[in-house]
Amino acid sequence: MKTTMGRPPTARRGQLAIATAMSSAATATLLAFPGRKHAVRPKLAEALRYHRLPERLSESLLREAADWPDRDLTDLLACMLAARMCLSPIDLSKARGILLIGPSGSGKSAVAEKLALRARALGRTVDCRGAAESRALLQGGVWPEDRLTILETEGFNPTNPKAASAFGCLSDIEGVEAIGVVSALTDAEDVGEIVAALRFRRVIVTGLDQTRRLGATVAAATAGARLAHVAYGPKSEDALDALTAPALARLLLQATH
Ligand SMILES: Nc1nc2c(ncn2[C@@H]2O[C@H](COP(=O)(O)OP(=O)(O)OP(=O)(O)O)[C@@H](O)[C@H]2O)c(=O)[nH]1
Ligand SMILES: [Mg+2]
Repeated sequence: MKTTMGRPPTARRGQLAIATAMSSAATATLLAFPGRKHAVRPKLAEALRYHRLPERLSESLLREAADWPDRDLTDLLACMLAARMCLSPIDLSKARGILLIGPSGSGKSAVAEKLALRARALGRTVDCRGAAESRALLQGGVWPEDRLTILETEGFNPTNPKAASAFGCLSDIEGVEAIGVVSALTDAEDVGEIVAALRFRRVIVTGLDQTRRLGATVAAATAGARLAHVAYGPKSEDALDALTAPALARLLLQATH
């Protein structure tokens, strides 16, 4: 006679399998919930620390992340960034006057060349002026309609409050859009303060090819101005990209060392 000793009958085997699965699922849930709540925070905290984000922004992101223990971290960070930033690339087929404003050496002339190259590729006539000529043109206040005029201000020292307020007024000139240019190599707290103090409505971040740390880029994108582009490289043909919140989240969470 065939013995079934040691093996439960088929029906009982099925019940046992379900019970085992349920109990491991329950154990998994019990283990996963508190664990995941804590698992998200250290990974996010490590990434934000590595990239040197401004302290208040980091704290706010970490606080918010703690409420979403079940969400995929990249997805969650993308959503949190999307709620804080607005992507708004320059429409070079329509723009008439662009005035680039930024601290000394932030990359205004390089950005002007990049924009001019791309606008010409769209068939636009482009007039690119250096700082001295730009000042004269701004005083005249006449904007030819048939072309794109790209101007830049003189560089300034952002720690000089007078300079910041003088350049801040340029954001209000009619017919020309003032766009802030800041470097990804600048301290993140400083970048946030510059963008806010100069009341930039749009901002371009340069020098992303020169740093692995994205704190200044995140600060620029979340300080109240819309993010137009990020620049990778000094030459006019080097990339001038649009950086979306999901792409920024992925970059922030990539290997941090
Ligand atoms: N690697 C790299 N270098 C850049 C980038 N943008 C600008 N540069 C370099 O940074 C330096 C300063 O750039 P400029 O475009 O002259 O800066 P600016 O804001 O016009 O400077 P001022 O007019 O003196 O205030 C130059 O050597 C550029 O080639 C970039 O995205 N990546
Ligand atoms: Mg210049």
